Amino acid sequence: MITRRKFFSNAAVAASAAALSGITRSVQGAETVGEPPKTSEKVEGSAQFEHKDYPPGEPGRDYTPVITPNGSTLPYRVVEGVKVYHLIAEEVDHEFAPGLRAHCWGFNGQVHGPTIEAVEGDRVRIYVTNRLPEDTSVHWHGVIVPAGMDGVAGLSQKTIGPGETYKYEFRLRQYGTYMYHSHSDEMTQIALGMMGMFIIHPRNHTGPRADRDFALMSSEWRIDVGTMRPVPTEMTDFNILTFNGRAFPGTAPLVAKYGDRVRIRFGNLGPMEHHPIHLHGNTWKITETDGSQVPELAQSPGNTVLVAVGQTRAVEFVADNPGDWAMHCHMTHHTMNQMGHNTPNLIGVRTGDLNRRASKILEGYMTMGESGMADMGEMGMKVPHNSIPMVGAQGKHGYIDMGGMFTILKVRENLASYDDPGWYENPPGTLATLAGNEELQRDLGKIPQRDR
Ligand SMILES: [Cu+2]
Repeated sequence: MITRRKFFSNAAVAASAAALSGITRSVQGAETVGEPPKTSEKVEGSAQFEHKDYPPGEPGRDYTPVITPNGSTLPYRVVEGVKVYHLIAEEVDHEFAPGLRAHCWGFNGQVHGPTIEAVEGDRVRIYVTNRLPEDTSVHWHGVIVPAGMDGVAGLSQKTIGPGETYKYEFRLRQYGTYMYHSHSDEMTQIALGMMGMFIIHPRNHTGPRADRDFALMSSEWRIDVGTMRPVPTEMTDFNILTFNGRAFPGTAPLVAKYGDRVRIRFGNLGPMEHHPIHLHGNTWKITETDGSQVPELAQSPGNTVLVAVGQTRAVEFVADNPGDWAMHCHMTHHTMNQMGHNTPNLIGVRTGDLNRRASKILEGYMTMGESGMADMGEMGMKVPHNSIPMVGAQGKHGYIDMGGMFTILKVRENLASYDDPGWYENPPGTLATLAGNEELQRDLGKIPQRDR
């Protein structure tokens, strides 16, 4: 007699036997039943693409290391041909900019986590220790891995409990700009900072190498004035916008020598926002989308690249225009620090003696914003402890009334080192200045009234 249960299990055996001729090892350690793709169909970067084994790639010989402004690169050691890394998920007392700290969650004492850097064909083993008060897991965003290494809590693996250390191991079969992030209680853990960049260099690189290869990860946060914990439930009203966890003026400049080939790898793992990143004074080409290489003829030129949540984009250009060049998200509210939005619009309002009358009730009262809002940061008003509302920075030519997702590309001739070279010295005749009466008369035929 054959039971129903036995019938099904026998049928399964028969089915697998029939498919035996089609068994292939397409993914390390995983057997797949089915026809293997024909050689001509194997796509670089796909799960079917097989690399032969390579020895661990070495910095200098195989690649020029990536620079993570305000961050660092995760160290590794080689054990029997495998690159071994260790990430520790933990609470971090993080400084966003001088004057603002908060209790975030990150990796290895920093926000965001250190950049993981490796070479195509490397075998990597990444230990993740959880020192958070709740479960976590790490997803290798865009990296082609066996399904059980993908890091989605519950789907790919069990969660990593507080105090536990999990081991991830896979061979890198692609190259480009990728990321990693928590994939457990994502809303909370990503809002608190648990992510980083994952850069894989090509094994046999052809063409010019970048002289300066920068990685910038953007994110947004809500940190209420007077508090020290980013708000994970925020959906729309973010007030701190960051590159590599820092808001201007806390962002370190990107320094390049005249003639350097510069690559900038943008990654966005903020909770909600997309960022059109704009660079002044240069034209780049978009060379990578989500870590995939754009064929040279299709590399679109431009100076603004939209980096949506979950995306990476790499751009390249030759730094052939000396100067201090702003690079920032072009959403104006994304270049503000702790901007409050619950203020009446007073632009153009004549407030008369309101200041005098209101200050009888509120000591130190001052009406602001009648002629725009640029002055607010510059006034250097007393602000609540641990807050940077409307704060910008002093520049060479005055106050820079920007904050948030803003940094500076500094291109110089005759650089001795890549340390911050200070402000750019404008060559004679290349700086916008107050127009003189003589030239106004000559060119405009009149002298516009100064009525302010
Ligand atoms: Cu933005």
